[in-house]
Amino acid sequence: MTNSSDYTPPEIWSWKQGNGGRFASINRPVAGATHDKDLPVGRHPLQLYSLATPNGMKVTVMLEELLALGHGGAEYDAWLIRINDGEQFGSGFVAVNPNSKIPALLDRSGPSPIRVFESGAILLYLAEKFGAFLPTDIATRAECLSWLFWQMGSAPYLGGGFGHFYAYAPTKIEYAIDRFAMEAKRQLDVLDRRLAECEYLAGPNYTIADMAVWPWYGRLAEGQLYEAGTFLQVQDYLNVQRWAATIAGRPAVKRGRMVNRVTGEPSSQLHERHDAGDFATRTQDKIGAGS
Ligand SMILES: N[C@@H](CCC(=O)N[C@@H](CS)C(=O)NCC(=O)O)C(=O)O
Repeated sequence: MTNSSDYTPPEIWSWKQGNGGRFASINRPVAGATHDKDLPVGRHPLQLYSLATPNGMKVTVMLEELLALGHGGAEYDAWLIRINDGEQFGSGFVAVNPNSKIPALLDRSGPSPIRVFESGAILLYLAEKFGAFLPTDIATRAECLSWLFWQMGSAPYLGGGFGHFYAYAPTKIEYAIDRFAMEAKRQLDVLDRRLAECEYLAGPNYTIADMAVWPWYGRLAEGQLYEAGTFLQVQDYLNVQRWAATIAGRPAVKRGRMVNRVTGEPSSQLHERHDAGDFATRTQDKIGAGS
């Protein structure tokens, strides 16, 4: 690969496979399926195809929160999609999400299945379907949706920008890391100022806005994203710290963050979730490697 300082873009871009980046084996400049593969279907109304990345975690947290509230219709099967193995490019997955990214949801509770992709759209769909975690008065609802869409627009700068260049890129490019570290800190400050005004992002109550933002910025504040806690001095954002700890302590969040997780302590990994009892019996420490 050309040293970044020596690089002059050619007139026409061409794809260099295997550019050394962390995701070189799966990134492609074209969309669509690479192979035929049907998705498995379980017994519950909701079928989730995902992985416990921050975007995936949003949905499993929401589903666990809905179940904790007593919404039995939110029972779900969570199937593991190993994105590093290219499973998001199977024909069945592409039919549920033409963008080939987790999370993807299929609601089979009605006469014909409804597909939902994009984690923010999935949160909104579930909130509307069950009438939960989305304020009903127009002003608080607007605040909730504003923070939800803020997250959807902002996290690519944190993940695709800061995280990519700080942790994953094959070379450390000072310009890129500086640019995105500045933006990541600015975003933390945006949240910190908002959370100085109220307990949760939309106001006094926990909503889908918090569920969208916490897996990214809450876990960044916990020092769990990109091992960047010290670099970004996350401990200085005191309101974010308070909010992140409160959310991390919720039982549904503790469960949701385990689903489709394939890294970390074996006891924290529930590769697939098909029953509420799986948290007690099907974590990797209980069923062992290779499962
Ligand atoms: N805006 C999408 C982003 C989803 C996304 O980027 N998913 C990543 C994992 S966090 C993925 O599936 N990557 C696989 C790939 O890019 O091929 C959402 O929020 O659902």
